[in-house]
Amino acid sequence: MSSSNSTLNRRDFVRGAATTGGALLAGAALASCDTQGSHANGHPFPVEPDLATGGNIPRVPLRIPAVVSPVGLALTAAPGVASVLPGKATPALLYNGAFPGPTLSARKGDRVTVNYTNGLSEPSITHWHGMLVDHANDGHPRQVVGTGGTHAYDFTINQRAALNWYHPHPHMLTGGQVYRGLAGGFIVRDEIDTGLVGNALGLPTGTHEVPLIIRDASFDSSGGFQFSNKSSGFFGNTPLVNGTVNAYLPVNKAIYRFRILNGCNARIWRLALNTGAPLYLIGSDGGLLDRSVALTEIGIGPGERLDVLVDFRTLGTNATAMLRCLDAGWDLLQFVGTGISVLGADIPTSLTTIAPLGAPKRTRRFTFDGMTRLNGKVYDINAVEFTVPLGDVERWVFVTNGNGPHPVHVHGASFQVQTRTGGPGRVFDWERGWKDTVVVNDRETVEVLIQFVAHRGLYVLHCHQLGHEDGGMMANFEVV
Ligand SMILES: [Cu+2]
Repeated sequence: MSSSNSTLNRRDFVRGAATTGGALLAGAALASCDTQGSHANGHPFPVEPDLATGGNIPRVPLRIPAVVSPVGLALTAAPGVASVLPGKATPALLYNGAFPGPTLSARKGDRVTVNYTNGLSEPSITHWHGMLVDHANDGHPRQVVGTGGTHAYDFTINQRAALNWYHPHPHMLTGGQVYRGLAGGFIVRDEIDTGLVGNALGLPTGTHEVPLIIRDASFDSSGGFQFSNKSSGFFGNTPLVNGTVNAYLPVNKAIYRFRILNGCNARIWRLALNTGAPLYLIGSDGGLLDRSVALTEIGIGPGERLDVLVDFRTLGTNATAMLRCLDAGWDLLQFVGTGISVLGADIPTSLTTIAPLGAPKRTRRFTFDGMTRLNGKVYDINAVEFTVPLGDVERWVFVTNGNGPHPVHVHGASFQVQTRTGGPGRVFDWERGWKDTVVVNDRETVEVLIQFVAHRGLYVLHCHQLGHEDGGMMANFEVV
């Protein structure tokens, strides 16, 4: 087992007062949870009072979204009511009435058929973030349907096992719809990661494999969401895990697998255990890494995913451990030992093989400018800004010109991060493997290699800070 720790550069990761303590923190404690100091450039984080809770909410069991098959699924996005705060009803936008939406689970080779209905009062469409699908199934902003409109998705899964996710993708409206509840996990399994006991890697499964959608939100005194879709990014004052405020999870004496998604509009998490015990990173956006790595802290930006093992085999009855965000000083999820010993495989070291992409045929440079522009242009839904030959390996260079961090997301392909210059000056362990989203901080240049191998057609490249995305930091391109 590798035990290399990642001690991040605190100059780059800490701004303002990261405080310790309570389950919910208010006001000045919430100054920051991103990975760099860019907001010193005139866009300070909001400091908002924690109106809803007063910091005194008792711990409640972690909500685990229902698992459903996307084969023959009717999926409706519609207004509803979420139960988030004790004794209060939160008006929300929900997939099939659930907050967050149900976890879709399918195997490589499955033919996904989803009949989507837009029950919202505004246009929407659903994008399968991380799924390698053709244009007709991608949920491109051109494919929005109005109130009562439908879209029939039909595609066959042909990609590695991974945690992907689904959320709306209408131009200029994504931030509000995602924030008010429209998001869910989409787990793809394959012959390497079967999710079955006895599989070659022995990865935890069943109740020992837990999806964690971690996001922030703010509430008014009656429990309603507070939101403003500002380009500088919306930062809530309360962390939610699977839609649960102040959650705990009973854990056996066993190894657990956590499938983690950052579902925030803008906030970057820096995850750690309060015990100092390691998080064993085994995967990133596009599935398993080549080998596991033990880390004491892991960063994750909006839209990114992590696959992490935690060893609770020595956690005694009623003993606790806490998953925290080091930058916000927030407690996110408490683990409480049941004392029940469950036999299982050890933490695997070698996981899978990832073939590095070869020499690029050409280089493209993308600048993420201000809060609304990509290569100097606000998104034009009708334009095609560039074309990419199917099968060619290309080097894409992402550059910021302020107002970062920009979590850069590409539809239609996965990429491999090569270099990060400026800022922390390194590619982190959680940025290895196959990625579809990478955080680019101010004064940084991030180079990736990318190859479109699955489908020709129209896709988008955009910033996944949803205020930036809705402001127009997005571009159409066509794979030809
Ligand atoms: Cu951005």
